[in-house]
Amino acid sequence: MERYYQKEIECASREELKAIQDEKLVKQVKHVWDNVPYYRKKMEEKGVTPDDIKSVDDLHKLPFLTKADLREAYPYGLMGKPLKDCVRIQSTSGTTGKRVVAFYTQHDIDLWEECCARAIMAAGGTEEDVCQVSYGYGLFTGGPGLNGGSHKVGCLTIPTSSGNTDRQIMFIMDLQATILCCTPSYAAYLGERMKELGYGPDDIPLKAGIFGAEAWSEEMRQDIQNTLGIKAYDIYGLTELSGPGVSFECSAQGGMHVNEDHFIPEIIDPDTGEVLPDGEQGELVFTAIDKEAFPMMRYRTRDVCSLTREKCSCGRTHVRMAKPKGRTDDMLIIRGVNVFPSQIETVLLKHGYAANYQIVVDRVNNTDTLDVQVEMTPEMFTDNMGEISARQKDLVEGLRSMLGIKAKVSLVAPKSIARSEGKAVRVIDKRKI
Ligand code: DLL
Repeated sequence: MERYYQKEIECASREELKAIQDEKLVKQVKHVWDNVPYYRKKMEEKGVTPDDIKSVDDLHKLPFLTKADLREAYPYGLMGKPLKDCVRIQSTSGTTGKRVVAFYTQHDIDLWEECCARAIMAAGGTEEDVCQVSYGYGLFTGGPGLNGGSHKVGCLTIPTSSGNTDRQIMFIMDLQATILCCTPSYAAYLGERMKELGYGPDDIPLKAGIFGAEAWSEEMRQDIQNTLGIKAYDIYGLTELSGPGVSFECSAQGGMHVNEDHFIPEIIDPDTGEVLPDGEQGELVFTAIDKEAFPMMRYRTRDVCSLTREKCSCGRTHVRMAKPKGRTDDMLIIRGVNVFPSQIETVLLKHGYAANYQIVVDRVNNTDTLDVQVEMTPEMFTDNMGEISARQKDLVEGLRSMLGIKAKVSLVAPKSIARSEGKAVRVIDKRKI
């Protein structure tokens, strides 16, 4: 049976939802105009005033916010509330430029944790469950967000944070954890380690996983589900908008429902800024309509995906976003061809490899090179060169038909590529170094 944390709003009719969004948007635009001089200036430059925004249909009139704006306004320039009203900051893990620092009032924390509670209940969570949160705790939003959601649902929460894999496994087994929250790459690693320790899917008490914070393929989902014997649910979010729980998957596992009573999504053409219709792929843009302290308006996420308003079997009415294919800034342009790391992952897993791989891009004699290093699984590991070379050829062919370009494939020994405990770093682009 499908479970909901806030059924009335999660299953509200589209008309009801639109009315809620209209009302909140008008109020939020006024709040931002009155309290965020940085954004007010942007609106003035575009010749828009709060009077021009009467409903969601007017959303497109508002100016965009980008990561560059966040850098320029760092640290306090986009705040909608005085510091004395704020109770928390969180920050991104970004390694380049200034970090994003997001501010929260207690109201903002509550709505964020409610979004995470919706995600946990959509994954079947109840107060009977034991929820192990293996996302990092601290400035990263993964740990604090899911921790808060788990409390709201009433699960027994195990705040292990990330790392110390054998201790994670000890808690899962000894305390009979039923829900695991971590990045998909860490879930795959936990699965690999549990297998090594002799635990099969039937020995593992977990029933569900809530995995996000990085792009992962459908094939990786199957792999994790089989190894851990669970149903794996995707969850999406970003620090600028609160953290995990902006959208989440339900039992249908067919895209993530956006919490539309808090966040209005749009898909735009990243080059022209034009709004695209449902079903078309483009850059995801969000407007946060109830956040007080850090009210992002038409924030360009750089994530690439599409939206659908088709009916979902779970009964929720909120629009679904497809699994993000990657980020516009993760997209590699190799010899003029657009390549997303997730496409490479799809090919590798279809060919029986696990998601332990590294993509190295370089430029040699003015030509881009793409080297895909992937670990053989222990079962396929061999020193028979003929066999290895046949496998390599097979993969080169698979990659060529997915990407349309030739890649070099290096098969490496099991365990030779470093495992990640948080977001995996899949790409080394030497052209940028
Ligand atoms: O990663 C928040 C989060 C924590 C989401 C835990 C889900 C679970 P940031 O560190 O600010 O916040 O990174 C946000 O991560 O713009 C996407 O590019 C990527 N991302 C997050 N979730 C997904 C997902 C957290 N499910 C950035 N699929 C976003 C693909 C994701 N990419």
